[in-house]
Amino acid sequence: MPNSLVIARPIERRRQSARIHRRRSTEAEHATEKIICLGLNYRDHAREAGLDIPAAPMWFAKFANSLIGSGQEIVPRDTPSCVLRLITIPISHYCEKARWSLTRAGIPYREERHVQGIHRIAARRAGGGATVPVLVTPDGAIGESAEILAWVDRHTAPERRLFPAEPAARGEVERLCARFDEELGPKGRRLMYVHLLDDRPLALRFNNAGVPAWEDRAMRVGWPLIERVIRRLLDIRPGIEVDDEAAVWRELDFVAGLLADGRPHLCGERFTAADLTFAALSAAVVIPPVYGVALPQPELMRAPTAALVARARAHPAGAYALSLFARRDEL
Ligand SMILES: N[C@@H](CCC(=O)N[C@@H](CS)C(=O)NCC(=O)O)C(=O)O
Repeated sequence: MPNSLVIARPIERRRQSARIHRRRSTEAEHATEKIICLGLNYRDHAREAGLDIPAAPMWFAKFANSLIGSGQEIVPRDTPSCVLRLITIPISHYCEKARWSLTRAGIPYREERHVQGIHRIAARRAGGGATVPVLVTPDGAIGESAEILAWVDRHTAPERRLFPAEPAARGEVERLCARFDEELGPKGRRLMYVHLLDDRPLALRFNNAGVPAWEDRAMRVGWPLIERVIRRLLDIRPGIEVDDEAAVWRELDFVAGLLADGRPHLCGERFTAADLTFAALSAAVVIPPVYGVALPQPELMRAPTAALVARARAHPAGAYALSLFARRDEL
């Protein structure tokens, strides 16, 4: 009986649900397509259920989506029942957005980490485009972090959602997310790349956490080439960091302006996707001590980079982002 699991009601513990002696791995659950059960195999049970005593015990079937191990948590129906794949560049702040939203929603995922360059192959193979994160879901691959947040929200209990149900309020959250995605994300990233590309040992030490060993080696050997490619792709030109820093500070000032009236979050009382997006994308300059992977903290940085991070952290919006990272288990 390939891919089937047979469960007999244990006679000695008939008031309890069937115990399933099996490996608890999700893979095992998903390898099982059909569960064949044996019931009414003792007289008392037939009597207590008000049923006739059958001539022979009864066989019945359940299917894989009803299988749960003894003592395991019952997962609500709209939560994806398999472990999702998340393709990332581990230090990427767009990838942090996706990790944060999935973890917050309690949706299990397996992260597949890659270095810059190789990520394109992994992203395309997974069904996404040229950038990461890519989330592979039972509904297909999603290659935009904003869409990942929206998908996660559809699989989150209404009271925990990151997007308000009311259309005007939702529109406001989406506008803020799009603004941060378009401005703060790319400018903050390029600003930090300019600083870290000048500090190869530090960049390599933190960039490659958790990537396959061969990718780590390839990145180290091919660094001069990879550095050139990154500079070209990000359009890093002399002095660009001055413009980028000004652009990032405009976004920080904008956020500080929203918070100036004393509201706890960017759109009012509730923590929304706008807060999560802002915090995750500002990580490039505030370098939170708590993040999906270890980030190089200022004491390890060269003086100009450490000074940049100190300035960002001292900004009211930077401090707000850090406070969201610090409280993220409660939000
Ligand atoms: N709009 C995309 C942007 C994602 C993005 O820019 N990801 C970066 C990592 S931070 C990336 O994949 N860069 C490599 C490349 O563009 O080749 C999203 O929100 O998912």
